[in-house]
Amino acid sequence: QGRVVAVTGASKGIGLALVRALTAAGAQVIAGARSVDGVQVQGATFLPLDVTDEASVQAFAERAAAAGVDALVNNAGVGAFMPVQDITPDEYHRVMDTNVKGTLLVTRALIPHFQARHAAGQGSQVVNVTSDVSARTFANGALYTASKYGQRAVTHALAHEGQGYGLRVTEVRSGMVDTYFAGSQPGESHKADWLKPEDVADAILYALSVPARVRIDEILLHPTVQEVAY
Ligand code: NJP
Repeated sequence: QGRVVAVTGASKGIGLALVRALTAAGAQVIAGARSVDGVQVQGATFLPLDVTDEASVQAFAERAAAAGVDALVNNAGVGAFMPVQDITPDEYHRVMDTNVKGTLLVTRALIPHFQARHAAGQGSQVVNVTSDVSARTFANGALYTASKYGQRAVTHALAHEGQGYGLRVTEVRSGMVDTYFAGSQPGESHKADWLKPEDVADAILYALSVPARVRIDEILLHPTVQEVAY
């Protein structure tokens, strides 16, 4: 209630489930993705956003700051899986630019606003949706996991720096989720037992709803059927 949350990658999958969960909980949401035409949720403002494009990010951040955003969820992300020898420079840039540079650009654009909130005695939050594979890798995972390890490093450094201006930073790491991720379609039969986007949205909502004295550093969740990998 009374919260204003910016969500990237909000047009489908985990991001859209999060927008619905946040608005149902009474928050106002500034939601961004590249294709937002026709996407509507009561209580949310959908704006065009390409996290890889500095001008687009700046316009989104200005709208979010003007709305008084107190939390940012960097959820936009893409996946691509292939052996090392098949990673082309174009694919490298698409994945790294979305997952690492995108997180950096959107966060960077809102830091002055979070610092101004701190000066006014108010705290802020950033939640980065990375992955369970932000700290382990596997065959065909070089590019995607490089991006997620990188996004995790950005998350950790921001957590250090944010202590200086009242920013609590959380990394949400999920296993397999039934979304449009990596060109798949929701509801495919092999994904029946995977996490639902709502499961991850609930975890993010938890991190955003704890009292200001509590910082949730990391949440790691998996579908029960996924092999334990630690
Ligand atoms: O994927 P999907 P998820 N600028 O494809 C947007 C992580 N994750 O919900 O721009 C702005 O259904 C895209 O919208 P559009 C994953 O790495 C997932 O599963 O219109 N937005 C859409 O709204 C990612 O960080 C799994 O195409 C951009 C959204 O991102 C996060 O979860 C496992 C954009 C993607 O929706 C959400 O992915 C895991 C850009 N340049 C981590 N590019 C999993 N699903 O199994 C894309 O460990 N978007």
